Formats: sequence, C-alpha cells, structure tokens
Amino acid sequence: MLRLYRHIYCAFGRVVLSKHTALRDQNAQRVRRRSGTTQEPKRDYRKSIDELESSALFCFVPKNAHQMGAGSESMYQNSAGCSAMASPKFVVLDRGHMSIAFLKHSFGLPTDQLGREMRSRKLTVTRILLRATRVVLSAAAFALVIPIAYAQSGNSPALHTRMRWQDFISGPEGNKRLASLQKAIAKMRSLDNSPPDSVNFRLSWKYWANIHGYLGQGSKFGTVAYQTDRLNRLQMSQFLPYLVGATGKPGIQDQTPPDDGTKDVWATCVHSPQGKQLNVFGWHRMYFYYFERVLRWAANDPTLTLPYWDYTNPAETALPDAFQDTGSPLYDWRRSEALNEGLAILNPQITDIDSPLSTDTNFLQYEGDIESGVHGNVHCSVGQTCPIAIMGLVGVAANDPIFYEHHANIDRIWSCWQNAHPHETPGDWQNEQFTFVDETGTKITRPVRDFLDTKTLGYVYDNESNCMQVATLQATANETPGLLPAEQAFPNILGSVKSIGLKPTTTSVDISFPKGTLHGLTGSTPTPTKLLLRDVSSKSDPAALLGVFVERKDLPQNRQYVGTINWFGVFDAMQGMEGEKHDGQISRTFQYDITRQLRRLELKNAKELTVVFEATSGLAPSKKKPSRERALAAPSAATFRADAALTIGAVELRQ
Ligand SMILES: [Cu+2]
Repeated sequence: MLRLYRHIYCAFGRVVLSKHTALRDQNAQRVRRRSGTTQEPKRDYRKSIDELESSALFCFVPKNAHQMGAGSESMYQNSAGCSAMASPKFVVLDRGHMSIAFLKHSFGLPTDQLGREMRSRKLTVTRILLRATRVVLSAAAFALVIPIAYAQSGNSPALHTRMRWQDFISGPEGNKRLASLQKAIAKMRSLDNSPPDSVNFRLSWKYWANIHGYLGQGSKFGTVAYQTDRLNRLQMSQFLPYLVGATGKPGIQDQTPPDDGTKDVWATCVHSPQGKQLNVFGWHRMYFYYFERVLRWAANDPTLTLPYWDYTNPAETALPDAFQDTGSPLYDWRRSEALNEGLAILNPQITDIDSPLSTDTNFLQYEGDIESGVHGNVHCSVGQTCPIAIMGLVGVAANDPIFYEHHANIDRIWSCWQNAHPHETPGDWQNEQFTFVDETGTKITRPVRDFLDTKTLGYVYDNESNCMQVATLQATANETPGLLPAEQAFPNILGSVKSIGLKPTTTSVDISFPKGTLHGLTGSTPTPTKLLLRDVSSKSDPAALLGVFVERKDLPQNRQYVGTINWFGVFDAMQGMEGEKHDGQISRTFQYDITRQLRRLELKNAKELTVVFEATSGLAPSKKKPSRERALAAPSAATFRADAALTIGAVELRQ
C-alpha cells in the first residue's frame, strides 16, 4: 500500500516538474520573440525567489521545520516563514526553497542541478499559473502524503540536516545551535549521579557513554584496575593520569550496571578488533539516532541536530575551537595536548578516504577499510595514542564529546557510500538487532535494516555526494556481490617480499618485478593494482600509527601516501573471541588500491618499487600558531614499542 502511494506520489511529482519545465521553455521563447533577441532573458534571481515564496504550492507549517533542505545554502536556513513537513520519505512542497528539498529527496538529484532548475522555474512560471496549480497540488498532497505519514509512523519526523561543524556554528542561527548543544551536554552530565534505576540516569551522559563501553566488573573491557595494570605492563605508565585522573582532574571510574536488563545495552558497541567484521556502521547509526533524540530532549530543542567534524576535508583537520575552550562542556583534558591547544592538527593523510570510497566495490570491504582506517586513526590521534584513555581506548571513548562529532562523520562516510552505491546488495548484517533506550528511557530493540535510509530516520547530511579530497565520486550502478579475497580478485603477483620486521621508526622494502610489468598503468583505463600487506602482526599495542607509502627508488622525494594502520580496540577487550585475555599475537591483512599512486610515480620502465613503513602520531603542526610555540609543543617523534614486535608476513604487489 505504502509503495503504491510512493509511486503515485513520485509520478505525480515528475508530472509537476516536467510541466514547469515546459512552461519555462515556452515563456523563454515568448520573451525572446517579444524582445526580438535570440539571447536568454536576464534573470533576476532574488525577485524570482520572492515570487515563488509568495506562491506556496503545498503549505504545511509545523513549527521548527525550517532546518531542512540543502543546509549550505543560506536561503534555506534563513527562511523564517518557510517550512516543510516530511513524512519519512517525502517532503511536501512548500515554498520555493522547500521544493528543492522535495526534489532532492524524492528524486535524488544533486542540489546544484536542483538549484538551477528551481531558479529557472521561478523566473518563468508566472505567479498566476503557480497559484492556479496550487489548489490541485494541495488537494493531492492531502490525499497522498498525509496518509503515508500517518501510516508509516503515526508521528512523522521533520527532516533535519546534520551539518558540518563550521556551518553548524555559523550564520545567524549558529550561536543558538552551539548553545543548544552545550546545554544538552551539560544537562545530561547533571544527571550522572541520578539514582541508577531512574529514567533520569538512562538520559545521563554517563549512561550514554557506557552504552558504547564502560570499565567495571563484568565489562568485556575489564575494570580500571585491569587497564591500569595493562598500561604498567606495556610500560606506558606515563599515561596513567588520563585513566585514573590527577589532582583536580577527573579520572575514569568503575561502573556497575543497575540491573540485568542494562547488560543488553551497555558496552554493546561493535568494533572489529580481531579481523572478524562486525556491524560497526549499523550499530553506531542506531546509537546516534537515539542519542540525538536524548540530546533534543536535554536541550529542550526539537531542532537540535548532531553536527559532524568534517576532517576528511584537509582544511578542517584542526580540533574545532569550541572543543579547545576549557570552559566549555565540549572540552576534555584527556586528549592529545597539542591538538587540544590548537598547536597540532590531524595530518590530513590519516583522514583521507578517497581510496576506499573510490575503489572499494564491496560494502563489507568499505566498512572494514573505514573502520580500520580513518575511524581508528582519529581515535588514536585524538587520544594521544592507543590504548590511552579516553578517545584511544574503546571502553571509555564515548565519554569525550568529540567522540560524537567524530562518529557522526563516520556515519556520513557511510552515507557517502550509500549515495554512490544506490543498489547495495542486502546482506545478513542487516538483520542483526541491537538494543538501545530512547528519550523516555524505554528500551528498544530493532534490526539494522530499519536504519539503512537516514531519511526514514528524519535526517540527511548536508554533504553526502562530495566526500573526497580530490575528486567528486560518480555514483556507480552496482557493487560487486561478494567479498572476494585479494588472491582471487587480483591473482597475479607482480612481486613480493616476505617476513619483514619493522624498525622503531622507518622501514623500507624494495619489491622487484620484471621491467615493463607496470605498462598497464598508463592510458585512460589503467589496470587496477593492489598492495597487499599480509599478516600485519603485533604482540601488543605498538603505541603509534603505521603509515604506509610507496616511492620510486631513484626518486624518494616523490613519495606517495597509501594508508595508515592503527590498533584502536585491537587489544582492548579483556576477553577476546576466544574468551580469554589476549596478550598473544594478532594478525590482520590489509589491501590498498595503489593504482593512482603508481601512476603519479611514473613507474613505466622501473623494475622496483619501494614500500616505506613509518611510525606516526597522526598529527601535523598547525600552521596557524607561531613556529616557536609549535616547536615547544611538538610531540616527540612516534616510535613503535619494541615489545610489540611488529612484523609483516608479506608485502605483495598484485594485479
Ligand atoms: Cu569509534
């Protein structure tokens, strides 16, 4: 039934659109004839927007619904009287700007195209004609949309836009949004000491951090004492204050689930520490969906929407200012000091997702690459290193407010994939169920498949289509159905090196291959080439990120970045899959598409490729601070802990 409604409604929308397009063309011709010119008439956009705004097509006016649409364009954001109503699937045409949102969400067209479409429509479709159609359209909207809205949820959510941090705090509404977020966090924190069996406790900051993970008796992450012992064993006791606190600074405390039911909810975060892939995107999207509802309740602001830290944009890798403000509820002292003081930024290399987003053709491959790449890289770099509390230690990471802006971006990075792969193959992972609580403190268990389309959850991101640093991703028709091991997908080994022990800072290995092998890399359709790192093994946390680069032996200054490996969560769970402490070795295999990098190296006649492995903190100096200050605050160069005994089973170049 719902599907039928949708089809009727979409078909209806298309008729309206094509009608308007036809009218526009007729009108343009008329103008040209009258003026005796063959030129397009001059367009007065502002006037036309006004005209359209005064010509409501469908008009439903719920309060607080002005926040939808393509967030970056101020004409949506600033439109006081403009509003829209959204069923989970549909946005009702309201005034001009809302019609963009309608078109965007209903037809999935890119915003700029819609902008053009809308502007031209506005100019040429006369007010009278619009008004004439209004009656018909409104009647149809009532007939079609309202039943859908009610049938689907009973109370249809307005469509909110999750914005990048810089936009969230900008513009006339920016201060209000920031204040609202801060108010929500402060309110949730004020509930931390509520009676453990109360609804208030289930709406507290502590409770929500504990949903992701907690330390205490019975937690898979062990107790504070266990993690203390662990840091001592790793000879990383200089970091103990971040776990147990220091004079005047709070430490992490053991938590006790108030009842058995809470055990279904707390410490349920899924990360895939041991190579077995888990539902990391799905679990976190659900978590944030309910968290955002609690935030709105706590701020008493139904328009509040979780912003995201846009660090995949190389210009935005500094920790946002508000998080550096020691007086703000967004501040936490347990982060990398240099980052927290604005002296360092995240190195844009560790947040680069161009390669997985453009070359992974399978969803599970992508999810795994994002989790073990940018996701963990940011955790470890913000939290000084892994496994340091709090961002660097899975079991306590969600205590830091930046955790939520970080993971909102990871959720967006999922949306980027969905946007580019509209025909994703359904998988068993979609049937997995997880349990959370909502803003009334009520427990809710739902399957991941209910959370695949963010529009049905009432939100979109302001940018899901232009997520790469360098190029814009074109949507592809299909993804590859199964996750093929690299051996099958790329059967030809061009060259390889086995058993590499990594030195504390930098290790280079040369892979030889017959001259001319890489000829296929030139031309417009290069042969995809992979770098496979087999069995990257460590006995314990190496305490630094591992940067991977390729370079030409005769031209090392032209080094190309390949990827960054982190150990976020890899050794955190006290009980591993095998149900026991795992201080034993853990191996993971990584594959990278290096076609782009090899092309840049111009390897045509080379017989060798140098692969470089380097310990890194994931940070880079901020250019905004004076160099003297930067030098004083420079973190000591990252090194791998010798005890970790980092090795790589084999490095293979494959096609
Ligand atoms: Cu995480």
